[in-house]
Amino acid sequence: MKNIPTTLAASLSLMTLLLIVATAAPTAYGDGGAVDTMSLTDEPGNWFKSDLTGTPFTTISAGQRVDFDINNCCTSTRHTVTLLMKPTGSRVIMDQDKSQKGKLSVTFDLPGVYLFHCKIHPYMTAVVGVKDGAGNIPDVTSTMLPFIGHLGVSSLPAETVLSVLTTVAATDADKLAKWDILDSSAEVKPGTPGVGEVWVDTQFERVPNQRDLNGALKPGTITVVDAATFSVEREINGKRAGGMWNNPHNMWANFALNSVYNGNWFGEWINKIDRPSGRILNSITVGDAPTHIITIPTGLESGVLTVPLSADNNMVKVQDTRSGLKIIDSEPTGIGTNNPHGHWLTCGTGDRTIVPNVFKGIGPAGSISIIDTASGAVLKEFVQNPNDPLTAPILMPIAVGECHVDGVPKAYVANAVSGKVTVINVDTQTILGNVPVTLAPDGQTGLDIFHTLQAPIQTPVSPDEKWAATAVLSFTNVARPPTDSADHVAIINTTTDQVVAFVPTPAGTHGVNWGAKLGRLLCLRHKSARECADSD
Ligand SMILES: [Cu+2]
Repeated sequence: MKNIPTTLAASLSLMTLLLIVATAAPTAYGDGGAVDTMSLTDEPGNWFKSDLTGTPFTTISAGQRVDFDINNCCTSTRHTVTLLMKPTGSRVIMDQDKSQKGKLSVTFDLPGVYLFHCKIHPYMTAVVGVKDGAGNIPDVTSTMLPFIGHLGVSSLPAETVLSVLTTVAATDADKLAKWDILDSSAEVKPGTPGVGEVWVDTQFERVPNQRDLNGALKPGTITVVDAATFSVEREINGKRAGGMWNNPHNMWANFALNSVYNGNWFGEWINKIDRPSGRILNSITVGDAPTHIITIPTGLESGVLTVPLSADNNMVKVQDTRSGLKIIDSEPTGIGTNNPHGHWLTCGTGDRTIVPNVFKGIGPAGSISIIDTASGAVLKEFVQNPNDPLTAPILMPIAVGECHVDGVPKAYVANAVSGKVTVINVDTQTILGNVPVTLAPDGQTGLDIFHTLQAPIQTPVSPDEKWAATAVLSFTNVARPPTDSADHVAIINTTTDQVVAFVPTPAGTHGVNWGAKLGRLLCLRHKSARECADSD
C-alpha cells in the first residue's frame, strides 16, 4: 500500500510536467527545432508576434514545433500561453497553473487551427494554422468552436475565422478594418450634461517616443473628458513616467479629487497624477500586472490604495505620503494561486473587499474572495466546483461591483469564460444566483465563451442601487440580436437580478461606470437616492 501514494505522486508530478511543458505525441517529421517563435508582446492587436510573419498568425506543417517566448524584449510582465481550441482528435495540451516568463514549446500533431490566449490578459490571442499534406489548413468546425454552429454553418475556412477576430489585428489596416476607430464626426452627446470630468484609460493609443526603461515603445494614454460639454479636455501620456507606463488600465481618485492613481496592466507600476494639471507626480513598482485601484474610504487606513496584482497572488496596499507612494502591506487574496483582477470595496465603509481570483491553476477555474479590508484576512473564498450549480460559473472571474440593495450588500462578479455574473450576499457570504449576460450570434443567452466569443468585464452598481451595468467585450466583430452589435452593455435589475436591457456599444467595450448628470446632485441635497432616481 505504501507504494501507491508514491506512484500516484510520481504520475501526478509527471502530469504537471506534461501540462507545463506541453507537448504532443512525437511524429515522423520534426527535427526537434522550432520552425517559428512567437514573442508575447505589449503591442495592441499583436500580442503574440511571430518571427516569421510579424503577426499573431503563423502557418506550419504537422509535426513542427513553435516556441512561445515571454521576455523583456517585448513585454514587461508575466503571462500564460493557454490553448483554447484545437482540431478534433489533437492531443496537444498547453496551459500553465501560474503566469510566467521564459520559453514554452508546442509541437503540433494534427492539421487544423489552434487558438491560444493569455489567462492574465484574455484578449491576447495567437492562431497557429497547421497545413495538411496537400498544403491546406482544414476548416474550423462547430465541434471545435461551437460559436460557428450559432452562425448556422458546420464549418468555416481558417481565413474567415481570422477575418472576424478583433483580437488579431497586427497592422493599422487590420485595426481600421476590425475595430471601431471613430473620429469626432461620430461623437454622440447626451441630452443632459454631466458633472465634472470623465477619466478614461485609452490603453491602446500609440504615442511616438513613449518608451520603457529598455527603450521599447509602449502604448497608452489617459483621456480626460469634460462631462459638462462631453468634449476632450486633455490627454495625458506616460513620457514623463520614467519608463513606468505600459498599457494604462484603470484609475481611481483620492477624496479631495486632486490626485488620480493609475495602474499599468502590462507593467509593474502605478502612477500618481495631479488632476488639475495632468502631471505625473510619482510612479512606483508594486508587482506584476497591477490592474485596478480603489482607496479605502474609512478607518485607520483611510485613503490607502488597494491594488490587486493580476499576474501574482496578492493585493498590495499603498499609502500616498508626503514623500511619495509607499507599499505598506501585501496579502494573498485566496489560498494558493490567485491572479486577482478588478476588485471592489463594500459601498460606504469599505470594510470588506470582494476580489475575483481569475484562475487558480491549470484551466479557467477561479474563485471569489471576501476579504477583511483592514487586516487582509480572507473571510470566505468561493472556489469553482463544476458539480455545484452556484459555483460552477466561476470561470475566470475578472471584475466586481458592489452596493447595498434594500439594505443587503450585494456583489456582482463577472465571469469571463462562463458569460455569467455571480451575485453574492456579502453579509451572509452566500451566492444568490448567476445571471447570464452574453449573447451567441443567434441571440441565445446562458452559453459560455466558446459559443459567444464574448466576455463580461466591468460590472459597477449604480449609485441609486437599482442597476448593475456589465460591459460585454466581444472577441469578434460579428453582430447579434437583440442589439445588432458585437459588443454590448447588459443592464441587470438589482431587485430581480434579471437582465432588463442589452444596450449596443462600439467594439472594445471593457470599462463601464456610472457618472452624475446635471440636476441629480441638486436633487440629492434635498431627497433620498431612491426619490431622486424615481423622479428621473
Ligand atoms: Cu497576458
